Order: sequence, then C-alpha cells, then structure tokens
Amino acid sequence: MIRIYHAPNTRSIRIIWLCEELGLPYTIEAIDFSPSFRHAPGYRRLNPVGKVPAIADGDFTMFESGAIVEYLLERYGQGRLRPVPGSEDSARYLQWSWFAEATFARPLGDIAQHTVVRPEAERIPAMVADGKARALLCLDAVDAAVSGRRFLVGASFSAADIMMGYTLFLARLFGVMTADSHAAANAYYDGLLQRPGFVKALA
Ligand SMILES: N[C@@H](CCC(=O)N[C@@H](CS)C(=O)NCC(=O)O)C(=O)O
Repeated sequence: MIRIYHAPNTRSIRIIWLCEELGLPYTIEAIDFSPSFRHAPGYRRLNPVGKVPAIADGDFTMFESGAIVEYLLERYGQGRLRPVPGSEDSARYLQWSWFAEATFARPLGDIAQHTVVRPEAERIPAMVADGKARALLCLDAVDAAVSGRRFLVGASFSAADIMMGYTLFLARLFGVMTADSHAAANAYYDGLLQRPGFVKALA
C-alpha cells in the first residue's frame, strides 16, 4: 500500500491523482504544513528539505513529485499513462513533464513563497512581480502547445497532463492564468478538471 504524505494545495495532489487514474490503492497521511512540522527530524527523514510530497511504498520512501510519478508508472503502470520509451512522443512527454516542474513551477513557487509561505516580514514584493512575468512566459508556451488539443502529448491523457495540471492549478491560484487570456490553456485545464481523479485529489 502506498502512503502519500499530503497537505492541501500541494504537489501531493499529483500523486493522489496518479494513483486514482491507475486505480492503485493508497492511504493519505495528512501532514501539518507548518515549517516546524516539516523541518522536524521525523519528516526530514522522508523529505530531507522538508517539502511536500513524500511517499512510502512499504519500507521504501522517496520524495520529488515528478520522480514519484515516474517510479509509480515504472513499478505499477504496466505501460499506462506514458508513451513507449524511446519514441518521439516519449521525448515530448518528458519535455512537458520536466517543463511543468523545473521551469513553470519555479516562478510560481517564488510567488507562493513571497505571498503565503514565508512569514510576512520576509516577503519581497519584487519577487512576486518577477515571478509573474516569468510564469506568464511559461503559460504562453503551454497555451500554444495545447491549442486545438485536449492533451499535451498525442491523442490521449498521460502523466505529463498530471504534472502540468497541478502547475496550472497553481497558475490559477496565484492569478497568473485568468479567464481573460490564454483561451487554449484555460480550455485544456478546464478539461482536466473534468477528470474524477483530479477532482478527488483537489478535494
Ligand atoms: N520539486 C519539488 C518541489 C516541492 C515543493 O516545493 N513543495 C512545496 C509544496 S507544493 C513545499 O513543500 N513548500 C514548502 C517550502 O518550500 O518551504 C517536488 O516536485 O516535489
């Protein structure tokens, strides 16, 4: 049984959503998102930098949401939710999965840090403005990629959509993706919101 260390609105949403899509049994360990809990030795044993998510699969534990997604697909996916390794679609799948976390989520993380995560005295407004500008550039790229398409890669839903779906959740949450522009990205994200697994993960 996979145990998912989860806090609302965090990247553990990706892991719950993936388990739902694969029909994998899992349990949720709801954690306290406060720095004092995340940086206590108990949680730092699961995630050495005190971030969410982490999982335990039996005695095996790991962190980093994108790596967890790939581990679960390799171990339990039986070829589902990702293109055949070595194919061009697989390259695109990797590109958008990494882009979602390594490039797009970074400026959104800066916005989060300087609006809600850090204590007020440590927040720098200029970081928020800069983060918004960098995130908008990423949103432009996603908007172009999903224009006239339901999914990021090929004709079917893949775990790249799970990676990007959570990133777009943050983009909406922090007012980077709004209804008055980026029609294709909004339509794509609204389509993802129809998936029961995403709805359950967000609940
Ligand atoms: N690249 C990491 C990012 C993890 C991350 O930043 N998690 C956020 C919640 S979504 C967090 O724990 N933030 C608290 C902090 O940075 O102090 C992953 O994908 O797992």
